[in-house]
Order: sequence, then structure tokens, then C-alpha cells
Amino acid sequence: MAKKKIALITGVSGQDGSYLAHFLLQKNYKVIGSDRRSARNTQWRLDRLGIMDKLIYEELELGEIFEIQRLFKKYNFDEVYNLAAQSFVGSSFNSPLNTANITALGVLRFLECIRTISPKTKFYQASSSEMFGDVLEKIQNEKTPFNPQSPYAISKMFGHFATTNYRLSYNLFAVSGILFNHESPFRGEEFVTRKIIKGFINILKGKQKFIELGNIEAKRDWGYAKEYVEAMWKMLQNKSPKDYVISTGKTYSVKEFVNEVARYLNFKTKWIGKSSLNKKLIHTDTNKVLVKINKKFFRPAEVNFLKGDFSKARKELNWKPKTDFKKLVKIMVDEELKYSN
Ligand code: G4F
Repeated sequence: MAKKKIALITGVSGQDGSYLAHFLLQKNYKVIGSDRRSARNTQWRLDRLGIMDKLIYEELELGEIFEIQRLFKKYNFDEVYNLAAQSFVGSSFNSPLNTANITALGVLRFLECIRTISPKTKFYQASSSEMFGDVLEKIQNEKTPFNPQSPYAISKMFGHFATTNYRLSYNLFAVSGILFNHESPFRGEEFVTRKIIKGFINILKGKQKFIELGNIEAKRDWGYAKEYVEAMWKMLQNKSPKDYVISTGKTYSVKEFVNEVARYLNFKTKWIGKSSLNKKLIHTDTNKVLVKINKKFFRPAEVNFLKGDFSKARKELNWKPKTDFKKLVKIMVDEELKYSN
């Protein structure tokens, strides 16, 4: 019988980590999942997938290189998926140093451990479309220059280039997936898609009066996270180490996301107000406000538009997205309805 491959997933209890753990377990991997100590209460996703007792759980602070070294000495990893990060763009403006320490330097700590302890281990770095920032090309691919707009995106760029540099300098199998926004019922509630869905369902149940949002004109290329983790795995099975954009090639505004959720939940609505701060979504049956704008949710610098070209991944990895925007909203709303009390 072939030896089981051993994979480490950092940030295992997050959206991508839990889907990836599930995916690798189905592929018969031995999965070591790690999280920072304070992430203890976030294991609900692993529970919902029924895999908490199928993986080996390790606490790991990415700020401490000796903790990473300890894991490399304990396990012989075939693959490492570095998904852990301070991943909320908004918070990175309030905690830029912590963001840089974990999201940027955390990657370097891993690369150093691989270089010095386990150079055969393949390394996947979760890069982000946020690095394109104030976009310099209309559709972004692997060659589009980065133009980051937040401490988060700057940190992701550091991780991205550190990964490339170690690949070139030390011949490591180290790659970055430049993933565009990817959502699911497992999205954290601070991200706009889940916030909108949860908000509408709370309104339906009489638990919330209205939803407050920031820049609803921002456009994102939104895919389904469950499909994106397969692309991560495919990148590490590739013949040679290369970076790929993973996206849908379609873009929708936050406002369009709101409209689709409202439509799917049978709210009859209309937008009123002209200026960006005065816009309101009104329930046309009751005249009640469903969505209003609050300055507090605007960011000091914004990424207004993202649209990814995944043709390299389609051609070389045989990967393509299967879930469109409407279906994604449906999946998220249905599961939120199922689990909300
Ligand atoms: O859902 P978001 O917070 O995601 P964002 O900033 O695009 O980042 C996500 O995707 C990246 C990939 O491109 C990841 F790297 C990153 O880790 C994360 O997963 O915000 C989406 C858009 C933004 O333009 C934001 O300004 O929605 C806008 N927005 C408007 N009102 C809001 C809100 N975002 C949040 N979180 N909350 C609001 O009330």
C-alpha cells in the first residue's frame, strides 16, 4: 500500500483550511491542521464537516519560528499549505504591524524552516488578488503588476515575493495561488457577503432592523471557496512549481450582491438616495430601510475593482470554476437559513 502523504494546513479552522482539510482527507492524506491559540472557538466549520477527529490538531503561533521548527522536526511533511493570516483587509489598517508579522513574516519563517530542515517539502502560499489593489490592468492575470492599497495587501506581496525568491534561490517547490475573493457558508461574519446574508436573515426573523455597509460600489470577482481549495492542491501536484490566478472572470458590485440576496429571499426592494453616503435600500411593501450606508465601514484606501483571468490555471491545471454568482448566493443563503436559529 502506498504511504500516506502528510500535509500541514495552517489556519485549518478557517474557511479555506476546513474545506482543504476535508478535500485532503478524502484523498487519503494524513492531515495536520494548525491554528493560533486564540482560534480555539472557531472549530465549528471542522465540526460541521465532521472531520475534527480525523485530523491531527496542533497549536501554532506563526510569530515564533521555533514553534514552526518544532512541527518540522515532529512530522515529515510532503506538503505545507500556508493559509493562516490576519486575513481581514479592514482590520489590517488598525493592526498593520501584527498583520505584517503574521501575514508577511510568517511566510518567511516557513520558507526558512523548509530550506534548512526539509527542502523536499512542497509549499503553497495563499497569495491574494488584493495585491492588484488599485488595478493597473482591466483584467488581472499572473503578469499584472501589483499596486497594493492596504497593510494586508503589502504583507501578502511580501509573502508572494518571498515564495518566488526561495523557489528561484534554493530550488524549492514553493508556489503562490493568487486567489480572488472566494466565499461560502463558512465565510467569517466580518466579510461583506456573509454579513449581508446574515443581516437579511436576521431582518426576516425580527432580530435586526437594518444592515449597515460601507462602499457598495466596490466590485469583486466572487467564486466558491470549496472549489478553490482543489486548485491549491493541483498547484502542488504540478510538474514544475508555478504561480496561478484562481478566479471566475466575472465581477459584481457589493450592491449587486445585496440585490441578489434580497431577490432570492423575496424582498421587494428599491434603492433611494443619490450620493454614496445617502443611498438606502427600502422594502417597498413596508417602506422600512433594509440597508443603509455608514462611513465607519469605508476603508482608508479601497480596492474598487477586481476581475481575474484564470486561463493559465484552466490550461495547465485543468481547473475552472463551476459555481456562478447566483448559485453562490443560493448556496450561502440556504445554509445560513438552515443553521440560523
Ligand atoms: O468582504 P470583504 O471584507 O473582502 P476583501 O476586502 O475583498 O478581502 C477578501 O478577499 C481577498 C481576496 O481578494 C482576500 F485576500 C482577503 O483576505 C479577503 O478574503 O470586502 C469586499 C468589499 C470591499 O471593497 C469592502 O470595502 O466590500 C466592501 N464593503 C462594503 N461594505 C464591505 C462592507 N466590506 C466589509 N467587510 N464590511 C462592510 O460592511
